[in-house]
Amino acid sequence: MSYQPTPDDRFSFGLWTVGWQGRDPFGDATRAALDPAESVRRLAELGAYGVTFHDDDLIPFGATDAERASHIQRFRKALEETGMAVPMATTNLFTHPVFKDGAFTANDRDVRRYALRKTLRNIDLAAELGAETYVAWGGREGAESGGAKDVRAALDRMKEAFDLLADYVTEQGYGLRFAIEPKPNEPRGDILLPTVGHALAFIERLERPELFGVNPEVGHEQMAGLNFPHGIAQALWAGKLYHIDLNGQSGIKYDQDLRFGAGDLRAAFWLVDLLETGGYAGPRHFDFKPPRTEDHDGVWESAAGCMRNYLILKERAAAFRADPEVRDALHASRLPELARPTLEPGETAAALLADRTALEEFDVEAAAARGMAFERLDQLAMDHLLGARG
Ligand SMILES: [Mn+2]
Repeated sequence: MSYQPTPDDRFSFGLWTVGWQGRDPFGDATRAALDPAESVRRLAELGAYGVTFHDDDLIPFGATDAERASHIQRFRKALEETGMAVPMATTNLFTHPVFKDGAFTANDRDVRRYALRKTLRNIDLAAELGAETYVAWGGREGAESGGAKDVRAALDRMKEAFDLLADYVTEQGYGLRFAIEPKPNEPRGDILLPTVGHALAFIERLERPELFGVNPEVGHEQMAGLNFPHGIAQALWAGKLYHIDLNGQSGIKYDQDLRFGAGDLRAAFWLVDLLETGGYAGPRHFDFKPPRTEDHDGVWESAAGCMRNYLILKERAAAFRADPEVRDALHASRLPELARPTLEPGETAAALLADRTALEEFDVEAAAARGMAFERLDQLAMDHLLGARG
C-alpha cells in the first residue's frame, strides 16, 4: 500500500496549522507568513480534500471592506483551481487583546456584543463558501482566579450566544451545524466546557440542541489525562460527533499539537479503528502545529505525515479486525456478550427478582475466577500496530 492520500480520504487542514509561524510564549516566529492561497495549493498537491479557517487566518484583523473582498477573492480562486472544499470555518475570538477576558462570556457586555457580530459576519462567509460545520472553540472563555468569573452567569451568557447563533443560521436557511470544541486550559488557567463530557451536557440545555455537536481534539482531552477514544465513542453514541481535530500529544502537559500519530500512538490506533468502524462520516481534520524547528519544507513534510500516519493506522486497524485470531480473542474476551442486553426482551424487575440463577443459584466464586483474556487480545492489537503480523 502506498499510503498516498486522495480527496476520497476526506483529509482537511486548518489554514492556521501549516500557516503557524512558530511564535510561542518564549520565542518569536521562526517562519515567514504563508499566503493562504499557496497553502490551499500545496495541501491539494499533497492529497488533502479541504481547508478550514478562522476569519483572521484569511482576512487580517482590521482589514477594510475592500481588502477583505480581495483576500476572499484570492482564496476563492485557489479553491476553484484546486477543487478544494471548505467543510468547516470558525472565529478567532482569542488573539486580539480585546478578548483577554473571553468573548461570549467576557465580563464586559460590549465585548460580548462585538464577539457576536464578529462571529455572525464569518458565519455568512462560511455559508457562502459551502461550509457544513461551524466550530466554536472558547479559548479565552475562562479564568485564572475564583472570584474573577461567576461560572453560572458565564454559562448563561454562553447559552445566550449559542441560542442566538442557532436562530440566525435557521432564519438564514444556512445548512450549518455548530461543533463545540472543549479544552481544559491554555490559554486561560481554566477554560469553560473543559472536556467532551462537559460540552455534551451543556448542549442539552440549548434551545436547538440538534444544531450542536462536538469537535473534540486529541491533545485537548489528553491534556486532562482522559482516554480520547472513549470520549469519541461517547460523542458517537450521543450522535454528536460533528467534526474532529486530529493531532498528537504526549501526556499531561502544555498543548503540543504534534502531527497526528506522534505522541500517544496506541490511542491513535484505537481512535482510527473507532472512526473507521463507528459511523463517523465527517472530515478527518488535522489541527496540529509543525514544530518551530522546521522550515517550510518541514511544514509540508509534517502535514504529509499526518495523512500518511492516518492511512497506515487505518490499514493496521483493518488488518486487526480481519484477523481470525483476533475474532477468536474477542470471543474469548466475551465482547459479543457485552452487545447482548442484560435483560430478556420485556423482562421486568419482578421477573429478574424471581430468577434464582441471577442470585441464589449464581456461582459468584466461579464467575470471579474466570479470566478475561484481555492481555492476549491487546498483544494481538500491539502486533498489528507494530507491523509484526499480517
Ligand atoms: Mn491543540
